[in-house]
Amino acid sequence: MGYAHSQFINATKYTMAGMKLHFLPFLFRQNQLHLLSLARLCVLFLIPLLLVSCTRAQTQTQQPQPEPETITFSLITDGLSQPVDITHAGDARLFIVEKGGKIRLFENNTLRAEAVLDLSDIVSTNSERGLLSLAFDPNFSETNYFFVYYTDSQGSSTISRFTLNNQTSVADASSEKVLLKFSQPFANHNGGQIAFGPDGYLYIASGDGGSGNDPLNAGQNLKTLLGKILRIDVVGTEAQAYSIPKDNPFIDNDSALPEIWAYGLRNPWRFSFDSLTGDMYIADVGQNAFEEVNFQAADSTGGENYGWRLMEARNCFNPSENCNPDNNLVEPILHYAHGSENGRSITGGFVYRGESINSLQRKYIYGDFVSGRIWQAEADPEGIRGWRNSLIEDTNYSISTFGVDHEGELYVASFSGGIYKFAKE
Ligand SMILES: [Ca+2]
Repeated sequence: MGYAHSQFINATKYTMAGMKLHFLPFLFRQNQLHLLSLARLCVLFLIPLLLVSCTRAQTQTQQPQPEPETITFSLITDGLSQPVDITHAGDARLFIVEKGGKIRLFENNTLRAEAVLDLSDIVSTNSERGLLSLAFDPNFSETNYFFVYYTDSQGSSTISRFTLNNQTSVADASSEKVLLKFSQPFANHNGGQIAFGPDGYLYIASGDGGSGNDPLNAGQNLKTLLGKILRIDVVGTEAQAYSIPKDNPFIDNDSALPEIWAYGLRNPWRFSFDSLTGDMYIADVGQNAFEEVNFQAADSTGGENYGWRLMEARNCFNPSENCNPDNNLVEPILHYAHGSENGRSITGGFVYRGESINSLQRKYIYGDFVSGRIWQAEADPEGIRGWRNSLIEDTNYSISTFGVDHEGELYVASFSGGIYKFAKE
């Protein structure tokens, strides 16, 4: 999980949000326009424009403008213990994951006291360890399977399957089938996100194994599952509890592990798929200076190198210069500098595809654990300025996760225990 890393880092000077930096070259070019050119522009465009405006003002009645929407955050329940994931099983139930090891049920506007599943006895919870993520089987209505990512008593990241009693919304801990375990050398940067892609495969964010500065160089080492996005088929074989999709990018590469889908990641704390397009958004928690969001188009065939520890966001990290000589590293679409205003630990969210808030349509929503800020971002439809970013709200939440319900409506969790639904006034 990303947020605890803030205790390791020093305060750095606030500069500018990533997108503002992104705009600078554009503005600079504007300032370089020659005065004569400016004058010509005025004559050619400004004066006719004024004339047209005046004419229109005389002949048209003013059209009413739609009221701008004000986004609010409606508390639906509190009293949770360190919520870190919110998801659904294709119906009105919300399932909320507590880091300490329980899955809780929110149904009919009520948080049920009885846990859906209680793994408290087998989960390590120190630092960024814990029960970190939950994903329902794409064929849940037939299988009643769900999958979790937790840290076991040995400190190993564990991906397991459980079976839900769909009548009682309770799962027996003894229904566990372990799919995959890998050791984590340190208690931080345990990754922790799992989600099914539109292709039906399970994607897993592992984290670089921890400490600071990626001492194992796990992000760039294709012989470790750490520092990666993994992709597996949860339908196993006789020999193994899961199988490798035949089109995984390194399946025929002897010097790489076949589970790897993408690499060069530090601690992806929440990736998601756009439920309409299938595009993937990977928020990666940075080291000392930047937080970032990476984009992977739905038609990607995998194998992307997102840069860590060679780069932190768009800057060289280790080595401190000439870190991308082959120009093959995939840079983030968005980044922001650490500082008291922006924050210092990103929590990735979702592309909003609900129906209740028009202004959020198509926008990627994300936040920062430390600052409580929530932003929206979208690609410039003209394709000129990259991604545009703007603040939705500066909250006082310790933003540990976002989540969506079966209607695509959006939620945010505060680590202190509250779950809030995005709404409009
Ligand atoms: Ca990166």
